Amino acid sequence: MGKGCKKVYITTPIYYVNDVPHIGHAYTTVIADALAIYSRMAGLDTFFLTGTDEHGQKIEQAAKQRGKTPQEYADEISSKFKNLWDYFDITYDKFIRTTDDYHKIGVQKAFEKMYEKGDIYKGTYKGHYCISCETFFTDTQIVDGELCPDCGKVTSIVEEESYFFKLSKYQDKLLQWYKENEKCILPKTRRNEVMRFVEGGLEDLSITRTSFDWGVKLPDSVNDPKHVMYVWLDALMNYITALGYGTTEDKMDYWPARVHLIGKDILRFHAIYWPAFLMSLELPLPKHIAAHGWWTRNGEKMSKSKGNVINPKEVADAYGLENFRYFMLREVPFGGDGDFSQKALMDRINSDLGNDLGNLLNRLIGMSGKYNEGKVSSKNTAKYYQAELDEVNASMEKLEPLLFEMQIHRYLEELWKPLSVANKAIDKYQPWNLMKEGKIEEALALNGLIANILAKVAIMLHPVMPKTTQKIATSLGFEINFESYEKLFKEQGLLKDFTIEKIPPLFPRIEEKLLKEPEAPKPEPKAKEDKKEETGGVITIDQFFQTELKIGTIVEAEEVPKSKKLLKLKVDLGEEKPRQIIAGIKEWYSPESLVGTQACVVANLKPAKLMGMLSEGMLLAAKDENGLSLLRPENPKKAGTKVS
Ligand code: ME8
Repeated sequence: MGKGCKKVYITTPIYYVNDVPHIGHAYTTVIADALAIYSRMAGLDTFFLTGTDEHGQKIEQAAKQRGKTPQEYADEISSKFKNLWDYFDITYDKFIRTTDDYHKIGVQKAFEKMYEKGDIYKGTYKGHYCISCETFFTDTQIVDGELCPDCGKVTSIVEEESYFFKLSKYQDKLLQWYKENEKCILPKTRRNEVMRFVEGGLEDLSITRTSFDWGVKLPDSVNDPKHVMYVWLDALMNYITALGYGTTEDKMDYWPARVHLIGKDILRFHAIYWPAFLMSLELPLPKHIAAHGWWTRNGEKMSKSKGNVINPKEVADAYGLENFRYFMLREVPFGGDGDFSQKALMDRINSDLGNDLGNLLNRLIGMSGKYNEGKVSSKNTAKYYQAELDEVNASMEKLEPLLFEMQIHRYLEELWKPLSVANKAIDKYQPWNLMKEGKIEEALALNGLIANILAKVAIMLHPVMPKTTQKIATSLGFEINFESYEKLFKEQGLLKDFTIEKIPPLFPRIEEKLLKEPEAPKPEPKAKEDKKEETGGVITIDQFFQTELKIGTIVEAEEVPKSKKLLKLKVDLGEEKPRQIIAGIKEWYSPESLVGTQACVVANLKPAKLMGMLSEGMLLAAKDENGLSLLRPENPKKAGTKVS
């Protein structure tokens, strides 16, 4: 593939400016960056877009809480994202802000086109709205009559005049697109999920709001000034307005996107709404929508209130930016969730980077210095080590498709195989003995083999660790660019003769955690068996009091339809509002017999969903062959009284 012959457009989500950037944002952006660097190195005409999503009720509220105008607030946070990406050496070509004028004009043009086409009509929206997720929900989707099924927060009821997009009209066309394009949504399991959802039926989508005004106004031609656009319509359009849609049109030849990288949380918007909007605009659809999983810390969702949010800059400062980039892409299979742990990060640095890669370069520096004044030649490498070269090339051939299908962890795994070929070859052929035996040509050819393996690996690792790999290349007498990529990777060629440049070790060993850990979360109760093994079944009083037991008054109780065992209870624990607890006690208690009685409640259990309903605690009970009894205080106690 020659230079400039193909256009590649790569995007990240545009991030909300209601909060500062964290590891999740860095993860998406680093994956996109690696793809962009790779495709530029491969000679493809690449355009990489990122930016910030600045409108909507959530931003308006966040600004208000801080006594700022939404624009002031958006300016402040947007620049934090920009600064972080500069620090992370992100090679974006454009940073879009949805408050930019060209974007607003482009969105209005798109609205106008869909409106003129008859895909937008005016009606009334009545339903639930979650401000945190900026999402509408129907009665059937909502949990417990008011909670958001995605984030669990309380939703508000909205009834307002609204324009609707005829999403239902595109249901069949969307299904056809998913069916005909096996890889349109990656990983493939996510595509199946989306298909099931769409097959369940699509309702038209409310795309304007009247109850606040921090958003893009409707086009003048529609003449309805009290409406602003729904933030997701505004936001999704960034992928084309950034290319000049509706204004200069100057970069529209990059469209359609090669890949929209996103987190799994926003798949529905990208895999359903966005292609439907594009169909309405008569534009081609993206090649891939790739959804990665969720980063957690010690198994928990990160949140500011828990104080466990990972600040990517702090990690990069402590462990090295490029080490961190490598870790994020290598550690988690794309699409799966990943837990951030410093131990895992240290292991990757010490083992993969230090032992496998860094030491190999050090050994080569040592051996070539000792045997041949630092001179390295590929002259006889194929003569003695063709089998090793074949093995290396076989791994290399697998790489490119893995990258473009977002199997980045597998890409890196495969890339490490040649390093293992090199390390094994040193152990097997023992060049120090070859030298002793006078087999000098063979020994020097082995140095050639190692140098070539390091060079090829450096080129293919370049998208993930751009500066480190350039240092390796300099030491090996070449530069990483389109030419070296073509020669050493595509054409499977070998290095020109060179004198190695000694460089200090690239990955000094890390022995202890370099960042302060957040306070350890309360441990999950362990399975009885292993607790017995560790402690003989005995726990300390502190361990016992990790469980918060309280007296609760059951204020409401009802049967859970279609469930033989479950009752849905509202239990007053003396808090702002009663908790919902789903209890498996239907066989022994009728709902009526429970209301007004008390029970002992485990109050600090992690909320869980049972049959799609949130359960925020557990009732204590004892069960024997005569049935089950709830544990209750002998005399009524104030709701919320601690049990000790
Ligand atoms: O959703 N693990 O913006 P957002 C992994 N503005 N990735 C995570 C993550 C985590 N814990 N948390 C966030 C929005 N992300 C919209 C997007 S696009 C037209 C509009 C990443 O600031 C992940 O990429 O909430 C996720 O999709 C994105 O941040 C959500 O960022």
